[in-house]
Amino acid sequence: MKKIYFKDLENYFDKEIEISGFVENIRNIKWVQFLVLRDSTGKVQVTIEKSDENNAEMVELVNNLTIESTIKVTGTLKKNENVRLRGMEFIPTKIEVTSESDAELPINIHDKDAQLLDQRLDYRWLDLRNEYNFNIFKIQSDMTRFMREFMYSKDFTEIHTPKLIGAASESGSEVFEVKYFDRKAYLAQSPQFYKQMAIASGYDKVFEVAPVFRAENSNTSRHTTEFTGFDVEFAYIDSYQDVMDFEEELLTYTLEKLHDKYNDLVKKLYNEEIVVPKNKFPRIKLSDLYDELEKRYDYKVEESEKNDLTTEGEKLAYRYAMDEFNSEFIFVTDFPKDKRAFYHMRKDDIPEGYDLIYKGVEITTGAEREHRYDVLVKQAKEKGLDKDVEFYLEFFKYGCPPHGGFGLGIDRLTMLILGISIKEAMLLFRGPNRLNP
Ligand code: AMO
Repeated sequence: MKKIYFKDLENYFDKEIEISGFVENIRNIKWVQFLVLRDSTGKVQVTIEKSDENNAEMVELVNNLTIESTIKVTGTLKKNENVRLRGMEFIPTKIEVTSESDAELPINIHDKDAQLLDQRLDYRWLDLRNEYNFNIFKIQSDMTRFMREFMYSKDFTEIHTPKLIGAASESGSEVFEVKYFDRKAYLAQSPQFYKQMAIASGYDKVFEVAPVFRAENSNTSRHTTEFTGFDVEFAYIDSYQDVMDFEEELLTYTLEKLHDKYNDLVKKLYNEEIVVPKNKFPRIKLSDLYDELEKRYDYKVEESEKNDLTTEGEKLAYRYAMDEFNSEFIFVTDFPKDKRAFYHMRKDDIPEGYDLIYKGVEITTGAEREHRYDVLVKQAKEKGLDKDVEFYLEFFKYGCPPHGGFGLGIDRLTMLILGISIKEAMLLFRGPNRLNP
């Protein structure tokens, strides 16, 4: 059987067909029964005349039908201008229940705000039946598709690197330990080392879209213990400015495509506007940013805090970017080396890297990498990481071109585009207190 999707129903007027979907609504009145059926693409009304003797069996079935059951209906689709839902109705000759729902739903799926978000997440598969939640992942799917599309158009190779790793990577902290037969393994906190290995293998341009694990015990609106990383790495760059240029192009392309397809829906459902960047994203050094924030908004931070961007600083950086450049994005560069990973290339002792802030939240860290073996070894040692990263250092012993890249959080990007929380922006949120469903 070939399922007919409801978005295509206009092609089937006056033909006998079979349709299937969830029963979203049942109205049982004196002379007639109305059902609203829903599939992933739309809705349609099914109308059953009670007075027609041939319908007796169906009428009885509908009397006992529960909403959110799934049914298969045979019949004919008719035009009917009086029907508010699409000006059409399906006149059935046979109804079959393919899956019966319990009469009582544990959450209110039509009014998502009728309960707390965490209660909804306990029943995520029902929660997602709500139009607002459902469309988040339709949009996210296209978002990553457009991003992939861009990467392929630039001749990048998509890679898949292991998430089970033998040594705690990057910094050693924030790593989940797992039992691996008779020894320990760790869940990858980034594909960083392996995307760079691919560069050392000669692939030149690679990317990966995959899970990233962080053992961070933080309950904020932007942190999760497992998220989807969009990781990019490419060779023969002249500086980390090339990496920023590339990311800017990727995001502009993606937002343009998303705007064309979804801006109306996003306005209607999430009350947000998808803004396509018109100009280059502003770039500012961290210390200059703090000077600007103090001058403009009287934002003062302790000198000791100025070596990193505070949460409030990120928010104000957005305000500054909007006020000065009418840009939702801003690149912040020149973080001090003790706040950046050992593998960032340094020039005059300053890491050649950046954070990208979008609507006041960090969505990316990027950098030119240190590809010179001796310098890299020295920088790893400086951070006390030489033993754990020995296998990684080997990648740079036998020739590796200059390269750079970035890691972008898909969940944060979704959250910011739609103006929702990180818990809503993930199909299944993972946090310190949530491992189910
Ligand atoms: P970083 O640790 O900054 O960099 O991570 C890159 C991006 O991933 C997202 N992100 C998170 N999203 C949700 N919850 C979290 N706990 C979380 N932590 C990070 C953010 C962040 O900007 N290897 C480097 C990237 C690189 O240099 O290529 C890295 O992992 O959007």
